[in-house]
Amino acid sequence: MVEIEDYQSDAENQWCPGCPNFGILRAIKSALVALARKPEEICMVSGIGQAAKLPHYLRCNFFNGLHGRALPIAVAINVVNPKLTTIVVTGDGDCYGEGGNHFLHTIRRNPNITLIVHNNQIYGLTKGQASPTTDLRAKTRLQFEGVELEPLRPLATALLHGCPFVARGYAGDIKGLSDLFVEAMRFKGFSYVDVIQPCITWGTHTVSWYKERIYKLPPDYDLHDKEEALKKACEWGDRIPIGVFYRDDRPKMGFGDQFRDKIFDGRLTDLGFRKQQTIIEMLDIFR
Ligand SMILES: Cc1ncc(C[n+]2csc(CCOP(=O)(O)OP(=O)(O)O)c2C)c(N)n1
Ligand code: SF4
Ligand SMILES: [Mg+2]
Repeated sequence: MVEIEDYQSDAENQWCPGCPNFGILRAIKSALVALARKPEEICMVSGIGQAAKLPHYLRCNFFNGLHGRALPIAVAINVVNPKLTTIVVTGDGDCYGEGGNHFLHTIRRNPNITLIVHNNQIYGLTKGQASPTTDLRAKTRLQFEGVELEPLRPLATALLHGCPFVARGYAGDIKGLSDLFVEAMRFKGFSYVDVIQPCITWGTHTVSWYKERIYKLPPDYDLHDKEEALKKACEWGDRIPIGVFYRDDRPKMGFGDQFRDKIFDGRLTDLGFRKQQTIIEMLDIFR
């Protein structure tokens, strides 16, 4: 039996009071409880940013790497230890900007991990510069005459490149978000959830701007229809859909499945976390 308190971390929280990131943290914990995953069965991976601090606030294994580099680390973790539930937590700048190349190539590899992107359409940690998802003409502290570039449409990009699970949630809807995370973490293959997370300090839109526009995909929406998913993934402005846009239930080989056992001969995965070893001791196993 796993309870939400099991994930309680002692780290001091650095987010602004009232930041919707707290809702995402709560939704992840609820999802892990619903899946009965113990802290030692989970590995969170993040880079740099406000979003990337989330694993500090949730007790489990975690790796906090360089800006934009969470995905390749998570892929490696999944290759050597597929028994762990590996979850990447990242921001729109971290994932679509600095780490944009990794976003594309991880989609192509289809590792069995979950990607959660806190999309506040801004660089929050560095105090309000435009990110790849900031809307055209939005004014920021740096782009004070308005952003001149068309925003990236990351959900459409993911769909075009074969991502088998594409969803969007809203940080203000904790129950709905938790359900999305449960579905994403249960999915076998690369599952990607972009989360609308208004930044109440530097964001270019208010919470009510988002609330007025967000709507749930209707119950009769066909999540296996890729063309319809692409249309929905391009919808942004007066109306913003949330929910599972696309799910491909056909079995697909994941990255690592073909070579994991041949290369590692089961040894590294079998080591698990039974005892602490130095990196040199671990490398010695492969000499
Ligand atoms: C290589 C590198 N470039 C730039 C930075 C500065 N930097 C730190 S966080 C960040 C942006 C983070 O934005 P986002 O991923 O959207 O996270 P948020 O803070 O909005 O949650 C930048 C540019 C850095 N730490 N390392
Ligand atoms: S700067 Fe924005 S994203 Fe960062 S903690 Fe504050 S409200 Fe949240
Ligand atoms: Mg951001």
